[in-house]
Order: sequence, then structure tokens, then C-alpha cells
Amino acid sequence: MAAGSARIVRYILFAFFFLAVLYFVSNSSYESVQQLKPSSFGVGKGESTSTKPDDVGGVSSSWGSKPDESITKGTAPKPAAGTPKQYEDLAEAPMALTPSDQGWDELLGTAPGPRMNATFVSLARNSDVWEIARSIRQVEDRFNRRYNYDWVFLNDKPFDATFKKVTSSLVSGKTHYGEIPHEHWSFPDHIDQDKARKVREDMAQRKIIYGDSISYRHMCRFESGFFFRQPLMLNYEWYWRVEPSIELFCDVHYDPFRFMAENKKKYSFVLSLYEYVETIPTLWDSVKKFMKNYPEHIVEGNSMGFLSDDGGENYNHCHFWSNFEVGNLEWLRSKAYVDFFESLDLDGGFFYERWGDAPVHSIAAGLLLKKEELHFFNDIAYYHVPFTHCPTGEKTRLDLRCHCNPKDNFDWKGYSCTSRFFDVNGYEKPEGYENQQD
Ligand SMILES: Nc1nc2c(ncn2[C@@H]2O[C@H](COP(=O)(O)OP(=O)(O)O)[C@@H](O)[C@H]2O)c(=O)[nH]1
Ligand SMILES: *[C@@H]1O[C@H](CO)[C@@H](O)[C@H](O)[C@H]1NC(C)=O
Ligand SMILES: [Mg+2]
Repeated sequence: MAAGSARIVRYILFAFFFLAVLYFVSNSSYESVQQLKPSSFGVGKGESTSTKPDDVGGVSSSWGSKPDESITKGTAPKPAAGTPKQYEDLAEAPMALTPSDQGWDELLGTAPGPRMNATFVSLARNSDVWEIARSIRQVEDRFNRRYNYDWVFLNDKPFDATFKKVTSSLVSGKTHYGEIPHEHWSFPDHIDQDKARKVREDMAQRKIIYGDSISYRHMCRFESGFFFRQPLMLNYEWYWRVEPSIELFCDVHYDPFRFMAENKKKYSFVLSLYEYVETIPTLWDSVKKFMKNYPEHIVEGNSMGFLSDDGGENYNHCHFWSNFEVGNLEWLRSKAYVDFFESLDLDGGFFYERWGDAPVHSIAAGLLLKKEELHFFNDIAYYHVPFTHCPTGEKTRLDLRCHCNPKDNFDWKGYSCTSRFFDVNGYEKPEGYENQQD
């Protein structure tokens, strides 16, 4: 009996000792948490440096003096060039929970290096806002969040407040909104309206895509001859065209504008294909007339071999797809290009047929530029319905963290002209292209 109760006392003492140790340990760790708190609260709200305007719609930037039809607005402040602020002691870094907290805009830092005199440009309707938003988000995530280039939006009608708010919240550079003047989005006087209407009715019957559309024709003529001469575009030397609902599948690690400048490139593409013949039956006749009237504009060492299989007699319908373009605006504003556009425009094919800006730009790039001035961006992976450019070569795709399916790559398929571009230039095709030909 006595031995039994002594054992119980021993158990009780042991339990007390255990509880005491537990209390001591938990208490001291509680104190150490308490000690951290003041310093982690110390930085934050009170020291906010964000100056992002709350009401984007009402803010005007002073970028150049603009005509009435365009509104220019500044958005978020650009982070300073260089690496992001690093805290020596990571425990000291504040947690930015709202846009006014310090550190909110410090994502992975601004890319070092010079910036080119360049802008993104999108032609869009107010109703395109959510589709262009998707495109912008991808361009920003894959490239521009580290470069902060500006973005110009053009429209034949005034942009509404929603369009401006949404797009300027997504773009890391400055955003500018321009309204296209009527002369750049209407029938020129020399167009016979009856003839143009009959063409639209006929094309509607033949179910030619956009064949009955007037606005699509204005769009194609505008992109062919006027976007680069809009007052807002005169502020830049380089452009990257972005359409609604496109996708970018890989990181863009370097600055394509700077690549173009340093390598003396003037025009670039990611997808090429054969044009739908019914939309351009007399385009090449018009081009031949231009070549005869302006021999001085046809450059030696051009890419005629990309456009024609018989030395220029006939067009093979190959063109670069112009919904993606990185290009030089000074070239488009040159006498050679403007003479080319005006010569074509007088022949009326934008309305008497349905000439697209893609073959127009491509033929100009093929004849007015040296072949070394054209560039194929294999490493910019891109989708515009219904075609995908996904880089050939697994190593490239992994290095660039691509999310496209290589099977979707259009480059080496029968309906693409990219193979021909490589042949004309004597470029070696990337490893693995043979396995992507169908
Ligand atoms: N402002 C404006 N933009 C247009 C109009 N029609 C087309 N666009 C834009 O022109 C570009 C080409 O039009 P889209 O419908 O994508 O033609 P697709 O790519 O040839 O099928 C896109 O950036 C459109 O947002 C229009 O009537 N007004
Ligand atoms: C950018 O290019 C445009 C068009 O050539 C020019 O007018 C403007 O002065 C340039 N801006 C800068 C900062 O070089
Ligand atoms: Mg499109």
C-alpha cells in the first residue's frame, strides 16, 4: 500500500515538472513573436510611395501636344531602372496588401538596358475591351511588365471610360487614346459607290469572309496606309501591333525593339501563309503597275523570291500575318512606302475587292526592303485564331517556359510560307522541323 502511494506521488511530481517545462517553452516563444511584431508593422502604410492615380479617367499626361481627337493619359509611375529593392533581412520586408502599401509594384524588377523609342499599338472598338484586355495581360506578363513600353489605342469612334480604365490599369507603361479622323476611315472620292456595293453583295453570296463588310474594308485600308501617320504614332520610331484575343506562350527575355534596332531590321513576323485568292484578284497587277512607275523604290537584294515563283510575273499569295508585327514606323512613313500605298489606293482594290493589310504590308516589305531587313521571331510564341506559332526545338520551349503545344506549330505545315522564307534567305531550319510538317 505504502509503496503504491509513493509511486502515485512520483507520477504527480513528474506531471507537474512536465507542465512547468511546457509552460516555460510556450511562453518564451510567445515573447519572441511579440518582439518581431513592432518592426514588421514599422514599415508600411505610413511610408507609402505609390502615386497611382485613383481616377484614371481624369488624369492627363503632358506627353506632346495632341489634337483634339485624342486623349493622352499617364498611369502608374514607372519603377526606377535596375534591380528591385532587396531587404537585407527578409523578415524586415513589409507585406504589401493593398496598392498603397510599399512594395506593391515591386514584382520581379525592371529590365536593365536602354529603351527604344517604341510603343505597342492596338486598333480596337469599345466592345473589344475584354478581348484586348486578355491580350494586354499576356503581353505584360510575358514581356512588358519588365520594360514598361507605352501603348497607343486607336479607334474610329471615341473610346469610352470603361475601355480607358480597364486598359490603363493593365498596361505598365503610359497609355494613349486616339480617335481616327474621318478621312482615314471612309471611302475616298474616287471610289464608285455602286460598283463597291455590287462587289459586297456578290462576295456575300459567295460567302467570302468579311466579303460584305464595309467596316472591315476601312480597317484594312487604315492599317495599310494610315495607322503610322496618326498624331500619337508620330511620337515613336518603333511599333508592336497587338490585336484582341491573341496569346503569347513564352517568356520574352530580351527587348524585340532593341533587337530590331541593333540588327538593322525594319519589319518582322511570326506567322506567314497563303492569302485567300478571292480577296485580292488584281492586287498583283496593281503592284506591277507600281513597280513600273516607281522603279527607284524597288530595292536590290529584296525578297521577290518570297512573293513570286516566276521572278515577279505572278504573285504566289505568300504574306506575313500582320495581326502580329514589330516594325519600324519611319519606314512606313517613307516616300517609298507612302507612294506604294497611294498607288494601290488609287486602283480601288480596298473597296472593289477586299485587299487585306497583311498582303499589302508584306509585298511592301518584300520589295522596298532588303531581305536582311526582315526578321522571323522564332522565340515569340503566338496565337491568333486559328494559327499558332510555337517555337521549334524543345530546349527553346523549356528555356522560355512556353505553354504552347508543339504539335500546334504552323510554321512547317503545307499552308505556311515560313519554309519558303527560310529557303529564300538561305537560313537553316531549326532542328526538329521535319517532324512538324503535318
Ligand atoms: N475601331 C475599330 N476597330 C476595328 C474595327 N474592325 C476591326 N477592328 C480592329 O481591327 C483589328 C482586326 O480586326 P479583327 O476583327 O481581329 O479581324 P481579323 O483578325 O482579320 O479576323 C482588330 O484589332 C480589331 O479590334 C472597327 O470597325 N472599328
Ligand atoms: C521618337 O521618334 C519620333 C519619330 O521619329 C521623334 O519625333 C521623337 O523625337 C523621338 N523621341 C525621342 C525621345 O527620341
Ligand atoms: Mg484579329
